[in-house]
Amino acid sequence: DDMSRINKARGLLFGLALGDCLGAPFEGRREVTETDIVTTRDGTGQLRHTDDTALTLVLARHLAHRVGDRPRTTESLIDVDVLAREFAEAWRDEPWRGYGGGVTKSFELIVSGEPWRSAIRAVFPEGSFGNGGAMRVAPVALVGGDVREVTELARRSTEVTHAHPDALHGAVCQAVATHLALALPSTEPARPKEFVRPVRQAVSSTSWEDKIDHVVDLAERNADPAEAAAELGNDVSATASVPLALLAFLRHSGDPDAVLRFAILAGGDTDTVAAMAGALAGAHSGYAALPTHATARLEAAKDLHLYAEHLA
Ligand code: 8NA
Ligand code: MG
Ligand code: MG
Ligand code: MG
Repeated sequence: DDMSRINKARGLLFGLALGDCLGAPFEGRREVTETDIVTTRDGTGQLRHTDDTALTLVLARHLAHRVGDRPRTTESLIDVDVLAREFAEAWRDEPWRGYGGGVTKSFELIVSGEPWRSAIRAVFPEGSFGNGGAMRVAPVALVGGDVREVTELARRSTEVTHAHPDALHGAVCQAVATHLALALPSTEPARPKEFVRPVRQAVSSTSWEDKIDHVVDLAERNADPAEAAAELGNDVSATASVPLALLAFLRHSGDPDAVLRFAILAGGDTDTVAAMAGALAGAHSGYAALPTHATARLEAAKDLHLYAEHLA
């Protein structure tokens, strides 16, 4: 019903921001303890977000402005030329949010007037394989009506900064998983093998299919965060972060706090892995299942509520 739809839309956006904020202090660290995380979660100050949430808000706003347009197509929902500029302007306004080196250069060029299609190949001619597309993609799951449409929206929202196939596969994987998490009743745990089947179909790459199978295997073996990081990777590439986030969700679906702790305990790109895992957990369990003491302290709480209501 409508209440659960809004609860899930809020859960998706707040779960993402919460993961980003709780993971950010530990980004790049090899070892994180449970106490480190709980101390941050249960503190009192405002929780500051990074590029992950900042660009998610840009995409959510872009979609919110277009979701009522008729006829509705993926081209009308995402205007790639406008979106590229909006991402670049968000960087220009707040360059200290912790952006990656590749996108920073691309945004600099786009702001100065260079077309995005060439700007995004200035640093990496083959395109960035970073997780920057996947980290911000979750809102498309609120708008896409089916897996095909979600897949197309994921690709369009990613390609304006990331041209490497792995960055696109990662975004598709994260977006489709988020779409499925929204559709799965919050009372039903995700069963790894069944849950990933449409995700596996949506990624058009055998190496990503293998990665997803590996995730299922680790979920069924109850792998711990250290083992998960060692097997799947935990760095800023899409290939070595999106599967880890999916595993965090599958290991603890129904318990968003445990999903976030698993993602951060795995170390590495903690803010981004926790942001992606948090979007999945929040989309599945809903806003009401997130730790309220922490969600109330999120820097962007007002905008997150606004876009959740608009996109729900
Ligand atoms: P990006 O496009 O700059 O990619 C991130 C990084 O991946 C680059 O800086 C390179 O080191 C590497 N990389 C990407 N593509 C290639 C390639 N083709 N060849 C060689 N190296 C490559 O930015 P993004 O938006 O994809 O990155 C997102 C990440 O940056 C997130 O983790 C976000 O939180 C942020 N961030 C991460 C760290 C960290 O150390 N974990 C620190 C600050 C910011
Ligand atoms: Mg970040
Ligand atoms: Mg396939
Ligand atoms: Mg990060």
